[in-house]
Amino acid sequence: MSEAAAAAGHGGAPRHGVRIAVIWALATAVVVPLVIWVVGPHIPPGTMSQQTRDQHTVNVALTALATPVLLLIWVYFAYAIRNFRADPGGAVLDGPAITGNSRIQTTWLVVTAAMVLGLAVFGTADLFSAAGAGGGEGPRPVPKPAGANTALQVQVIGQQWLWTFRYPSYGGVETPTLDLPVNRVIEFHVTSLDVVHSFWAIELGIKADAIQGADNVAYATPLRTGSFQVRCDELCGLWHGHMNTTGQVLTDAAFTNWIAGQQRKYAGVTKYLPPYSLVYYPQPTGNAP
Ligand SMILES: [Cu+2]
Repeated sequence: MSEAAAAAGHGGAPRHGVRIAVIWALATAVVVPLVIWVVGPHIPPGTMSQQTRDQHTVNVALTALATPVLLLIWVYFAYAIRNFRADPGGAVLDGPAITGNSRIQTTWLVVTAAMVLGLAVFGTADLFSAAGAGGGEGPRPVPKPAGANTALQVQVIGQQWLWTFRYPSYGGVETPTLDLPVNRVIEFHVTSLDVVHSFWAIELGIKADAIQGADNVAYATPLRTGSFQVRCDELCGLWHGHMNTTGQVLTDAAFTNWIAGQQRKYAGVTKYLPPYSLVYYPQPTGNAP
């Protein structure tokens, strides 16, 4: 008696569905923990800020959830290649036409609907709990992180093809480098002087469009010191690819020192800059004129 006959169901036909389900369940039980604990720590974007931490958790959750789906396809595929083939030299026969299977259809609809709707709820809740989760939220953000009242405001000014960073609470000094204090909420006001750019502070988990005439607020809370990359992520003309810089997250003392140095260095320029007004529309206070 063959292996196939041993697993035969009613009428002697092998119960392919049950076999596929068992193989799939075993594969899932082995692979999903590997995805979470072995692959998971290497999934971007790291843990430099609260935002990247949240994004990392979401990425691991989505990958873990997609794994059983992928495995089902692979297991079915391999099973079909191995078992549903014509005997060598035999005639190629087709099975009877299948016109419907309400059990499979219902299961399929219920499972996929539950996954998609569940993810929609999960994603929406996460957007709110993580204060926009690193994306630009427009001029008046609805979810704000704890500590937003005492956030350090930084206006990001995009223009073809460089970034400038303005610190309103430090006399409006503008610098070509972005340095930030650690463990403090940063409130970015992302703006543009010309075309549409996208402010992408990769390791901080921030990506927000820079649009002329719009104040796009995004929050980040750096959790450790170190450097991070800043790039433009919106094709903005000839030297778009050149529009990048490196930022630093510093200790409080080092930041205070750095910003004081910038104020001294650019004092001669800062005094000619207008008080925050229409010149850099919109204002970094979030109150567009
Ligand atoms: Cu750009």
